[in-house]
Amino acid sequence: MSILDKINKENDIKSIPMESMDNLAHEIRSFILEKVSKNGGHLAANLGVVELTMALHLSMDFPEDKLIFDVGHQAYTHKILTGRKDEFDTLRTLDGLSGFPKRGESNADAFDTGHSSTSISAAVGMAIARDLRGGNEKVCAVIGDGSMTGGMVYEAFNQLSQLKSNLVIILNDNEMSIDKNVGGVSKFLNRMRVGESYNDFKVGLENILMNIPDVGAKVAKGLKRSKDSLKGLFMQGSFVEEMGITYIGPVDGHNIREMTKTFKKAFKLNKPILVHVQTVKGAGYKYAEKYPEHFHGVDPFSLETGRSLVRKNRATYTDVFGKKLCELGEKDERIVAITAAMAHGTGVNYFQKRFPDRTFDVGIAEQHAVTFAAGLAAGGFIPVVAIYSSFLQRAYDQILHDVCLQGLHVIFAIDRSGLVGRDGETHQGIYDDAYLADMPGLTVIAPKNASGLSDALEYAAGCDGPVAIKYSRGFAYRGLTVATDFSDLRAEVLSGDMEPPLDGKKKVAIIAVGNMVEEAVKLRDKLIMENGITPFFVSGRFVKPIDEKLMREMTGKFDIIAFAEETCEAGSYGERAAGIILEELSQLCTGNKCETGFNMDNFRYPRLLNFCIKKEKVGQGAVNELRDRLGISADKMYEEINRLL
Ligand SMILES: Cc1ncc(C[n+]2csc(CCOP(=O)(O)OP(=O)(O)O)c2C)c(N)n1
Repeated sequence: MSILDKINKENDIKSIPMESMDNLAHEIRSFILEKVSKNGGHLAANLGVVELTMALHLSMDFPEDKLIFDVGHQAYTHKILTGRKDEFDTLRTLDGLSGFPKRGESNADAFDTGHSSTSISAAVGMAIARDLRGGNEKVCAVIGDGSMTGGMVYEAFNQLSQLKSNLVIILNDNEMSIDKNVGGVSKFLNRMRVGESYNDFKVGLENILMNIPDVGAKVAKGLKRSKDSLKGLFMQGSFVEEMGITYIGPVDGHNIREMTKTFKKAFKLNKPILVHVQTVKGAGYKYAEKYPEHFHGVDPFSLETGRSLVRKNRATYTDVFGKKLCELGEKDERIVAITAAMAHGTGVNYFQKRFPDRTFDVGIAEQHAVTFAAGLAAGGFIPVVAIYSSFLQRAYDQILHDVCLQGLHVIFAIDRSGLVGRDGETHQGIYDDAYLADMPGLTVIAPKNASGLSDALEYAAGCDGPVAIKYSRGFAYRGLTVATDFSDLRAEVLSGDMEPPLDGKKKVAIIAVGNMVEEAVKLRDKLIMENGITPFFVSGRFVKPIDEKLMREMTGKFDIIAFAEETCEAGSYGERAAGIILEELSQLCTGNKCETGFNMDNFRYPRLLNFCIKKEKVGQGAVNELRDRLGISADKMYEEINRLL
């Protein structure tokens, strides 16, 4: 029987003797490696915090105590220690175990996370709730050094400085965000690591003094007393201490005994404490230790070679974007690139390599990234801000107040728009129409394929005012490769026409947006093959402005007008287009437009179908599974249209 076999529910770890803890850590690591190599998931961060999480579980009681993992991608050991190890084969699959903490999954998960830098704010809320209630549970936030670059952390510190009770922040410092951590925060943490030399210095000096006869012991005692002033010398100006938060550390994040002792002490103090723990990202797996950025989030891979088992034989939209940006940067020196700690994820790394001086990694600071871009644009540059759809949600007001209201020429490259799959509800990029649809003066383009993305970027670089281009995760569609001119701001008719059919068949229009054009090609072909109906097939292209002229022209000419977009309903193309069509219909039906030449003999009252995401939140699963479940796969859309036909 392995030691891990004895861990079946929360707090079971406390019955394991301390001498066996390193072996248990080894078993947990092997378990994580086996499961993640099979299913994919977040690896390096999880390997780094095995001992840290075990020490927290030895110092806390679950579910009474509240442990909040920032981002939450590093919570696998916590899940294993709280009775969920048998579900790990379902990790990140449809209806399976989430890759992030979920209150709905276990009452040992105190708070749902996925986006960075929220943990301290949530912890302050929980600590104050506890105090108001007269409770005594422990509250602890675990936050990485990368997540310390997010502004909310400092807003939370500002309030935390007034807290008169216990709250423990564990700063998990591995010197890495996804890529190497950047900027002033990482420099400041470097200075805090000086604490190590403070500790070494103090112990060393004490030892030397103790060996000096007569006076030595006395001086050493005095030195102990002056600990605080010495510490002040080394830690002088430490931001954390200045904020009224007691700093402890740095502590070896792979030494369970030392951490457990430190955490137990920290929980006893009646004040906010920050324990600075140093860990190695990817610890215990040589490839992940060597390439932590590559092993941050992985597809299934071979444990022996570290190589991915998913063949990447086509370029992704991210690659297409990254390469085109370099090409444009070559032609126009005003183009600069901004990433919020996601140079590789967004493809900005291509530009960064070629133009390091014109690339800015601002850390996990999406709001700042957008206003910083606005400043660059006001200063005569053309900033391209590449941020995932779900993370750009944070910068709503910055897009509105700092970019759009001022009409500044900022380009938003919105990657991971649409369903992202296994990261689940916090990461689905399905709300961007909702937050962009009413931005004043913003043009929003959803290209249909790889060349469309390149053309859209070129168009955006050459025009004036704010432009957003949204595209999905995954391989770029290579079909329908007509070079497209975006300057007309119109939708693109791909096939079919608006003429009434001679055979009296029903008339169908399909307007697909972005990556749903690829899916809708299958729908169109099925309607041709199975029903003998050739739909009027359109790529919406401009989510904003919608091609109003085309919508009005289509009105009265189709039995079914179907919109397809991987977005939530509010603000969707279909919702806004329906408004235009209904308004046009009311004109037609009251006879207003008949005078303008519309032939009412052929009038068809349309059934409007908006194939978009009608569920308020969408969990994890493969994109094709999710599309099916949401009724927006080609098959499901066909079923519905065929039923109506
Ligand atoms: C708002 C937001 N922006 C970007 C991300 C993507 N992201 C996930 S983890 C991560 C790095 C986090 O670094 P750190 O906090 O140091 O944790 P580590 O992975 O090193 O343990 C980033 C940028 C995110 N989750 N949330």
